[in-house]
Formats: sequence, structure tokens, C-alpha cells
Amino acid sequence: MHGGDRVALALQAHGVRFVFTLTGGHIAPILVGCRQRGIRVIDTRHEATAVFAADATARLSGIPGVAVVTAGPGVTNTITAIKNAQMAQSPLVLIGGAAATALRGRGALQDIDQMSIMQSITKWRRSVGRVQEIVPALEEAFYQSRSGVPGPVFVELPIDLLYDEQLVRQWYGLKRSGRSPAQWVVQRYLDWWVNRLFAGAQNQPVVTPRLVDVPDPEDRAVRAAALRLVQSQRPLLLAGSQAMLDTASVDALAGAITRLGVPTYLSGMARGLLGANHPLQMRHRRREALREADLVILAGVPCDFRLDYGNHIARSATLIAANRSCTDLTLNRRPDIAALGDPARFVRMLAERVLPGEHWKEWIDRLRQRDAVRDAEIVRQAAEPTAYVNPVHLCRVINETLSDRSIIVADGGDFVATASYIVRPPRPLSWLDPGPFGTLGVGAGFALGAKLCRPDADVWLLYGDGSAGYSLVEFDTFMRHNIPLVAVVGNDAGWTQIAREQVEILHDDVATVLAYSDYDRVVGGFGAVGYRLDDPELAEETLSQARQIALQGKPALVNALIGKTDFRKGSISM
Ligand SMILES: Cc1ncc(C[n+]2csc(CCOP(=O)(O)OP(=O)(O)O)c2C)c(N)n1
Ligand SMILES: [Mg+2]
Repeated sequence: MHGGDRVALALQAHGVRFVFTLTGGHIAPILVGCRQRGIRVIDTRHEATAVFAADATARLSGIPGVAVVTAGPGVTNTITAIKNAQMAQSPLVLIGGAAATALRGRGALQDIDQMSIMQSITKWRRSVGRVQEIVPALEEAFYQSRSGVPGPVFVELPIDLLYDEQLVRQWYGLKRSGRSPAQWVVQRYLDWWVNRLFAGAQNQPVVTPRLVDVPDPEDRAVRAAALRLVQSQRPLLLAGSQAMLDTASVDALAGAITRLGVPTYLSGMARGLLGANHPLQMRHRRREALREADLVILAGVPCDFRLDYGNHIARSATLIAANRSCTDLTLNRRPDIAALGDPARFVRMLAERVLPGEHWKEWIDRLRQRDAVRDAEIVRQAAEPTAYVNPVHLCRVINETLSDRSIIVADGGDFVATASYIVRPPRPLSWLDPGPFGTLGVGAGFALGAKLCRPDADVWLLYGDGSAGYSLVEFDTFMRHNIPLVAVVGNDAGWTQIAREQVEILHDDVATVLAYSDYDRVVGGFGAVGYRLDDPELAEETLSQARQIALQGKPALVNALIGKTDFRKGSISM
């Protein structure tokens, strides 16, 4: 059993079903070991895609995602995607190849200080120095990635730990045939070195996955929150991505919210938690609702830019926050009741303490009415004529084309932000966006991970045309690995979210202009089916044709030429 097999054994024991990679000589034994153990190895066209895909599998399954990349540029190419996962608190294990242990720092191919690079963007990292340590390092890596505030971890595995002992001994020995005293000393030293590398490696490794530490909120905080909640007149619950970390209990969380009866806004990964049409879910005018609320529960939602650093919540309101992260719990505003622990558990514990009943009917009616008014306004905005297809109309058609098995991936600026107002994810864990890092380019990787995790889902990948450029090449990966899905490019020939403010404030569109390129023909080059859509009348038909192609097992892309609207005017984030 070589080191690559050991890695595969450890991954298998932790429930890993997919490994995402872009290959390199340093990591080949891991990939072969994985395939031989029945772990599906998905090779992408960019390391960032591999990590984005691993991130998506983690978010949807709760099992840490795994990406394996080669030494040097393979590792550095993952930086943005790893940082994105860190900001999104997504558990993943990045395995990086490295130069042979005895050659480190001596000018070996692709030998750089990877540990320093990973220092600030992973929650834990280890460079493994002996074969015997591979399995314990991975056990620790999986444990660290999932416990407390989840996040990415990094395990560095030098190439001489991964191959057969005999072969490695050959590398270190046979090449040197000289017999000078100096050479004799070097040879003895290398023998000692290899003995150390493989010490104890004769024993069959045993993998013991460690139980994950999920912090429980204090009962005291739950009791205090329950007391304040029943006294409140206008409570509001905000649930965010962190509430979805325990993927196995998302239905219980939805049940708890229903039982609590508190009007709720969902953000990030929590979109879809309450299905497409839940009477307690509000979608619009959140800022107004927050200003009026006399009690706000933040379940896994920090007071960052999305809540204007806490300023969206009235000073007089009771603020209750539950978060796994100490920093996020008190970020910018100290809550009246702070529950350090898993926010989903907090909501469930709270629901057990509050008697169900129609407590806040008037308040809920008011919010619902406001939602309905905004929805009617959106219908009007969708009917306004624009050049090509009105994006609001297109998003409405996409929403109508969804099924209850749809998963939506959002990768872009204005167009996907418009979609996030209109498209209703049908069930828990059916919406994926990058998270607070706002990274463009997540699209293909997220869609890949989603389709693999949920083979029966129809995956919709919503792209801005600018964002599509980062990962369109992965249609090649979709073809090679049989990943049928539908991508829709909202093609406005530009980086519009940036252009909108730039032109208004600085009166110059420099670096924001793209062309109405034929993205449909690009994917055609990989063997996928592309459609060009420039007539609003044909939106429904084109989308359902694309969906049919995906149902038949092929990836499809709709290049939807869209016009300008002021739907997103004034929404700049800083
Ligand atoms: C990696 C990365 N680079 C740049 C940005 C800045 N940025 C945010 S939105 C945006 C425009 C996106 O353009 P597109 O995908 O075409 O969507 P549109 O706004 O045109 O609908 C840009 C460049 C970013 N968020 N991430
Ligand atoms: Mg664009």
C-alpha cells in the first residue's frame, strides 16, 4: 500500500465520494489510489474550479469537499477559491503535492513555501513528513474543517511519501554510483532519511474518523430569547448560510421556523429553506421591515455590509444573535442576547420553548402585503420594453421553468442579483452563491459539485456574461464527466454592475465593456448544445428546449441577450 492508497483509504473512511483535481506528477498516486477505491475523480480545467466544486459538495452534503492539486502553481491557483470557502465557512480539505522531502529548499521543481501561503486562508494546515503520519493528518484535517466554525484546511504531501517504498529507495539510492568517501556519507544519510520516511509504514493503517465538535448554544440564552420573543410585537428572523451547515437537519429547522411563526428573511445558502411559497417567508423590503421590527433574531447572520454594519436594525429593537463564530456574533453591534453556538440548533431550541399560536398576525399581514405590492411592481417591470430580452422578464420565465428538483447556481453581478429577487429556490439547499467574498467565477465548479451530489436534480447555472468567462471552458469537464445542466448567460455585453455606478459617478465606461459574444457557439465547440435567445417571445420555448437537452443527458447553454433596466439602480455594496 503506497501513500496514495493511504490517502484514498482515509478519504473513503470519511465518506468522501468525489475528489476534484487538476493533475500533476506530484499527486498522481493519490488520484490512482482514489479511483481504485471507487472514489470518483473529477478532473477540471482549472484548480479554482476543482475547489469551487469541492466547496459545493460540502455545502450540499455536509461532508467536507476534497480537492487535490499539484505542487506550486497547482496550489497557488486555488487561493481565491480557498479564501471564498473560508469566508463562506465551508468545510473542505485541500491536499497539495510538494517536492520530495530531501529536496525541499534546494531548487526542486515547483518547490515553494506553500505553508506560508496557506497560513491566512485556512483554519488549519499541516505538512506531512512521514508515510505513517498521512492518515492521522487527514483525520485531523477532516475534524478541523468541520468543527466549530467550519472552513478549509490544507494538507501538504511531498511526492516521496506517496509512491512505493521500493521505488522511492531507488530514487534516493541507485542514481549515485560513485564511491568516494563523501558520496558514501551522502548515501548513508539518504538511507537514514528514507528509513525515517517509511518508519512504521509496514503496518496497515486504521482510519478512525473523529466526532465533530458542534457548539451548542447555552440554554440560558435560549430561555432569555424566548421570554423576549413572546413579549415582542413585531419580531423578525433572519436566517443565513451558517444555519444550513448541519445539512441533515435542515427540514427540522424549517419546521422550527414554522412552529415559531416569526416572519423570516432568508439569505445565502438559507434561500429555499422554506420552499417556494411559505406564508412566513418575506422576500422584499427587508430594510423597511428591519427598521420597524422591535425584535430581531439573527441566526447565522453577521452584522456586516449586508446589514449596513448593523445600522439596518433599529437601535431600540432587541437584538438576539446566534452564531458559531465569536467574531461574527458581536461584529459591529453587541446583541442584547448572544448565543454562541450553532444557529440552527438555537432556532430549534427556541421553537421548543415558545407555544405555537398566531402571535403576530397583523405584523405578518402588513409584511406580506408589502411583499405583494413589490411582486406586482416586478411584474410591471418585467413587461417594460428593453432591447433584446428584458432581464426581469427572463428571470420570471426561468422561475416558471424550475421544478421542485431544481438547484440554482448564481455567478455574476446585476443579472444574477436580479435573479435572486425573482427566482424562488424550491427547497432547502437548492441555491448556491459565492457568499460574502462575492467571488466571480464560482459558477461551473458549484454546478459541477451540485450535479454530482444530487444526480436527480436539474441544475440551473445563472451566469453574467463577464462571469461566464472564468469557467465556460468547464463545459469540456461537463462533457467528459457526463454532467447535464442548463446554463443561462444574462448577456448584457458588459460588466454592468460595475459600469452602472462608474458611468454615473465618473462618467467613463473604461474596462466595463464586453461584446455580445456567441457564448452558445463556444460551448458548441465542446460538444454541448448552445442556444441564442434575443426575442422575449421565445424565452419560454428556448429554456424548455435547453431543459430537454439536459434531461437527455447533455449540458446546454442559453446565451440570452438582455437589455438595460433600472431594476438594480442604487444598489452598490461596499
Ligand atoms: C473575481 C472578481 N473579480 C471582479 C469582481 C468585481 N465585480 C463585481 S460584479 C462585476 C460585474 C459582473 O459582470 P457580469 O458577470 O457580466 O454581470 P452583470 O453585472 O453584467 O450582470 C465585477 C467585475 C468580483 N466580484 N470578483
Ligand atoms: Mg454582464
